[in-house]
Amino acid sequence: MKQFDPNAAATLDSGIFGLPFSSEEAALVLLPVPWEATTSYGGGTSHGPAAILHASKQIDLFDIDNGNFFMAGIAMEEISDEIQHWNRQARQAAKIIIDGDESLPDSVLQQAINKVNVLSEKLNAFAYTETTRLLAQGKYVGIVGGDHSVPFGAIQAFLEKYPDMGILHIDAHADLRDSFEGFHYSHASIMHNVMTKTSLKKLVQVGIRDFCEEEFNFIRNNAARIKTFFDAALSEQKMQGKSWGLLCDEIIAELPHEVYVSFDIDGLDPRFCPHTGTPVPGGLDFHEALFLLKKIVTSGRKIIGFDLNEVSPGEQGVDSGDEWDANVGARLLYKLCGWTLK
Ligand SMILES: [Mn+2]
Repeated sequence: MKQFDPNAAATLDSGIFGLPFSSEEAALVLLPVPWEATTSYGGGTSHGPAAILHASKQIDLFDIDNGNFFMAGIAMEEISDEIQHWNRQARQAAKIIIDGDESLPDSVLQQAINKVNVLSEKLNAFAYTETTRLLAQGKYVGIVGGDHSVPFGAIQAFLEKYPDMGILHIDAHADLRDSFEGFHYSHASIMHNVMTKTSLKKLVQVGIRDFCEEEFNFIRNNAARIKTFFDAALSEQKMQGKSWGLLCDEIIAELPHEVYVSFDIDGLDPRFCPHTGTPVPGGLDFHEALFLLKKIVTSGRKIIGFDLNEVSPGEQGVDSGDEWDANVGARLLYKLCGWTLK
């Protein structure tokens, strides 16, 4: 470890949060996944990891809840050029479908869909292999997207180590679509894939306010495995005077002992993520989200890992000149690291 003063400003050659740790030295390793193949609305989330890394260096390390927890070591892996290359290829193919040019022959469209699906499977294999490798080394692992399709392989890896874990899914969207525009692994299908292709026992959704009837029925038909706390219902209960703390207790009561957090930044009020791909009005306040994470841990449960996704600095990436989304994302990421290392 290099010379390090946690009270000083971050040095240029420092890692995530201005910390000096290598992956080997760190107890918690962040895996960046610069991927947004099937983004259908606002783009830029593939630049999320680089933007968060950049913004993370201005964070004050001392944490009111968890003190100097960072001394256990947090590091982010290199942002893979290969994934960025796959992402450009997949995005190009996906664009043919998303643009919906009806003059194109079916064979061309089908070829484009196949290409996206094949590259998505490669991406899933990458996330699975890397997460398995890090978990086997005894590391805590956090995935940094990218769009919300990125954690699928990681969740498979986590389930092999923690078969009884539940997922706390914070999001504006239910993400329960059975494929989207022919893409099997789109951001809109992540939890459908988890529910149908893994043995996950419990999915607890919070902040959901954008979903189709098919998704609503899927939730109803899988009531033993999915519990959804719709944003409107949470908001109405707060307006009637019920405290967020009591609502958190109800949410947490649905979760098993081991909790994986899948955090889509658009679960927050869009004022915290104006450049995210598909912002929706409503959502959690920043401190409501943090209090929910804190209460998971103080309830005696264990956060075993997480992903943070859909943080976007805008289409222009880190150079877009607006650091706000990445600033919020970095601070949320830091709290996720803190409660995981607790
Ligand atoms: Mn999502």
